[in-house]
Amino acid sequence: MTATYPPATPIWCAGCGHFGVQAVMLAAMRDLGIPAHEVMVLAGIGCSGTIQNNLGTYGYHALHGRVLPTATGVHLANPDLTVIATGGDGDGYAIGMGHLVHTFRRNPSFTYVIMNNGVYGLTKGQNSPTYQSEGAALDFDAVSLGLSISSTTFVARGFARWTDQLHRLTVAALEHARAGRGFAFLEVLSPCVTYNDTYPVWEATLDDLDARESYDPSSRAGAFSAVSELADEGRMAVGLIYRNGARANGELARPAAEDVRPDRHAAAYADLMATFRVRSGD
Ligand SMILES: Cc1ncc(C[n+]2csc(CCOP(=O)(O)OP(=O)(O)O)c2C)c(N)n1
Ligand code: SF4
Repeated sequence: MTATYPPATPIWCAGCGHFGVQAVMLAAMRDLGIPAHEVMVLAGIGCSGTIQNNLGTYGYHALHGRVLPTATGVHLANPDLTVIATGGDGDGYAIGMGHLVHTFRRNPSFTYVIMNNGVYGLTKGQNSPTYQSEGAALDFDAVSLGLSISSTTFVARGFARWTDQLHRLTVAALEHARAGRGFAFLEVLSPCVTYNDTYPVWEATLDDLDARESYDPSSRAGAFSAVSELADEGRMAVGLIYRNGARANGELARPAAEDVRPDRHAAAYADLMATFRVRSGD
């Protein structure tokens, strides 16, 4: 893989939060001793998704908004791989939103690192569903969405500038998914310095739940009330917000290996394509 596609130099603007995400992801893989050939990083479309170009792991750029069903397929085909889906808020919270809801619901054991900057960076700064013209709290909050789905097992949020905490959260997310405990959702507040520089407002208003001694991340109700109370104050929670360590990933049945062998289906696929060709020529 790396002989054919050597890791690229990031294309990001100087100061983009995505640099922090990449540095931490590499450090987490190193600290957990996961070799690159046992990892597949899938990416949505966006500046954030180009993270996959920069890594020496297996990689796949999915269609815009389709990184989660694609990652689910990879996980089903080879559960021994450490699967990491990545992308931006435009990719995951707009065109990909339906998939996010159902990935929480299905709870497959892979990690999703979503870089939230409130804009579509790659297409030059249009507002995304999490764009805030004022204040720091989000009108749409994927953390609350995840908490509202009963099969959710892991919800965390980090800030690209607070790399120590982000490193701990990334390690925890990878450990959760690798242990087969389900979908590890990690939102990273990752500012776009060119079109929506949210570093100052986030730095001033984020509230770190990891720093609260009494906070219990195993309580869904406690997580809900902490996140909602902060939102009412115009603030956002970061930290390990919710982790249900008891729940195993029982819902997704692995397909028989035969079902994912391309040679088994190649003839049927060719026949199907032939029928499309006849129709389009009518
Ligand atoms: C089907 C489709 N629609 C629209 C686009 C154009 N497009 C490319 S990237 C992108 C959004 C990028 O924003 P985000 O996911 O937030 O990532 P960022 O660039 O901010 O990291 C869009 C709409 C596309 N590539 N494909
Ligand atoms: S446009 Fe924004 S999101 Fe894209 S690389 Fe530059 S700072 Fe990062």
